[in-house]
Amino acid sequence: MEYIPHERITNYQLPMEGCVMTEEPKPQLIREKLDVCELDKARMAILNPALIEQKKNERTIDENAKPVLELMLREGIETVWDRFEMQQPSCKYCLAGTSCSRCTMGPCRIIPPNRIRGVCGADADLIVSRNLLDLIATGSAAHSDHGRDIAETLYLVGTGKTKDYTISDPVKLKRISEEFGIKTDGKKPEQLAAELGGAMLDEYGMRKNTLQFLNRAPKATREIWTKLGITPRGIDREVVDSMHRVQMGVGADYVNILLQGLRTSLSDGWGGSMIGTEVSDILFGTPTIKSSTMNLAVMKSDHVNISVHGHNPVLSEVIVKAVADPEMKALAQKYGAKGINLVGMCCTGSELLMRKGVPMTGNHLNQELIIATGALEAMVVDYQCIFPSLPRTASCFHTLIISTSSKATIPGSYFFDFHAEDAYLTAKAIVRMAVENFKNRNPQRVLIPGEPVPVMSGFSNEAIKNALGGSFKPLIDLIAAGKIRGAVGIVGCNNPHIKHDSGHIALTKELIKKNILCVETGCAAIASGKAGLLRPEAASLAGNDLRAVCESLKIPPVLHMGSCVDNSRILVLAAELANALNVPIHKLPIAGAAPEWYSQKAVSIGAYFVASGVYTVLGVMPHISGSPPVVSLLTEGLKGAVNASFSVEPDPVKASVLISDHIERKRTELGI
Ligand code: XCC
Ligand code: SF4
Repeated sequence: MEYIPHERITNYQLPMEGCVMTEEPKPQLIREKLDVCELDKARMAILNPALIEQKKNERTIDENAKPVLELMLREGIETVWDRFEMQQPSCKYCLAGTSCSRCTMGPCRIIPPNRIRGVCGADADLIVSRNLLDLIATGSAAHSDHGRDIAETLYLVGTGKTKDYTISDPVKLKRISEEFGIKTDGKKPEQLAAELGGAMLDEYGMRKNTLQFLNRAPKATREIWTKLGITPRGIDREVVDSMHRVQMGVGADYVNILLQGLRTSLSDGWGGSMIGTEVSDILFGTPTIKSSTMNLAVMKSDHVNISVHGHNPVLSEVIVKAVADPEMKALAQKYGAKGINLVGMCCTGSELLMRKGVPMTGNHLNQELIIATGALEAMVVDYQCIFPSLPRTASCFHTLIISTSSKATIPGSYFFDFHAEDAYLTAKAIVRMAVENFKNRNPQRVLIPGEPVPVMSGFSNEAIKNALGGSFKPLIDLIAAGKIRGAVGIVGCNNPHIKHDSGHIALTKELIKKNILCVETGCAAIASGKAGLLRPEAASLAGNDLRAVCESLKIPPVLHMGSCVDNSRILVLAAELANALNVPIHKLPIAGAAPEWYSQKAVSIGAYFVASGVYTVLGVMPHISGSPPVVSLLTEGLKGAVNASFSVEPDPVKASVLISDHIERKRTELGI
């Protein structure tokens, strides 16, 4: 049976069916070019210098961001923080999770003592749990659909439908093919790619009724899932099942709904995200330890600057190739630039940093600021975490917002219908457009503050093992000997509820002081990079034992393990440590933390950490406080089911105490 990949959406159709693109495509302007800057400024410009100074310092701890933020405040260019202020005070029912607008008998709010049921009869517990399941399913869908795009690319490479990608890690391709039960003897990488790509796409359906990568988890952990009935059956299936349960008149029992949340999250962590990570490694290379730089100052005033923002490396990897194309370099010089400077942002940036050492501008709350440096020719985006307002920000500068996913067309952006089949031609067209925009830059408006910070990145599990001499045994020995007390995965976003980066940095510093190794992904890892914690020199901030370990291995005390789908690397690390010790994951001296999370994806990540047996501390309260039974199930009840639970603790120092107490308890239980 032939797998038919994605269909182009018709209104943006480029080549005819069966035609191969031979010319660079032209972009389509989505709706109209925005010219809103002066209007926005007139609305925003109300601030006096003292207030600007105060706001700048209240909003971020990123020193390179502050001067740019100041400029935006002074000129009245709207940012996420302004919109956050305008949204206050929040609706207290939404905050508590007790509002529902799922159907037109409502909308409904729970207002005790009298309004305690929605029109359909749903009580607070049901409304809160349904809302939470909706978040988990959304997050799981986002990660997993990204994973599907990567698996599909592998399939297209294998079947020869795209020539624009190669197999960068054939060893890993073979290893994972074998894991999937595919016979590898005598088969070419292309054939394996087609077979493995096809087998992975089958993980999304439901005929198999299980997921291959679940077998990586320790047997005792899998038995817990079986007993609870939360072993995922298929990636798409769990999302659809969840959507079914939140339909009015289906799910009525909050416990049942939350268990489905755990199952759906497991299909993300051990399914869609893990496929995303592993196949990205196969296609683009398994990360190895490398050096690069981070913060807004990686922008270059004499170069064409192009940033890639979003999540999916299928696009950004070919952009890397296109900027190195001699034709593009020559074009840049023709326009008077010294060259083309490709920089990353958010998770797409982490993908490129991990594999290619591409410099990183920043994390989630840096995305508008990079435009305001005045030196960005194009912001090329794929999907997820991209502010829909970026074209408004860009209308105050010469920056072009270039969208590339038919799932994420943005009004005011230039859209290229990007597909793996004609990836390189599209990438070249994008880079050309950026380079030609260099002439529109106003050098008087360029503001690139400070100096970039060096970072060490690329800590895939393979790279960590390599650094340890070939296995995790030395790490286990160090943990057993107490030199490293345990490990914490610090993950997740920025959120204007919390001063930009402050939660990540305070928690990370506290934990390394306590000799706890931090492994980080996503915007958390980027925060650490900007703050200098991803340098080997940061070992001096760690406790004496961890410091000695890091110094002897010449590694930082905080390891950058990748993007958010790469949280699957943390699951694999936990599974390998647990398997080596022959214990379930929940017995390990490890924990998770998401100090500044905002996204539905982060809810799914937190849920699969906990469902896998990893105690997880959130820095931002989810919208569940309106149901004490739901709160109690998530913070206490789950211990009886999956031997792990959530805590919520906005104070990073207190969170570090919760985590280190947990780790010490686990050590005692293990007898180490
Ligand atoms: Fe998005 Fe992945 Fe969150 Fe950052 S950490 S704000 S989800 S970019 Ni993933
Ligand atoms: Fe109200 Fe129930 Fe409809 Fe939600 S599903 S809006 S609680 S009637």
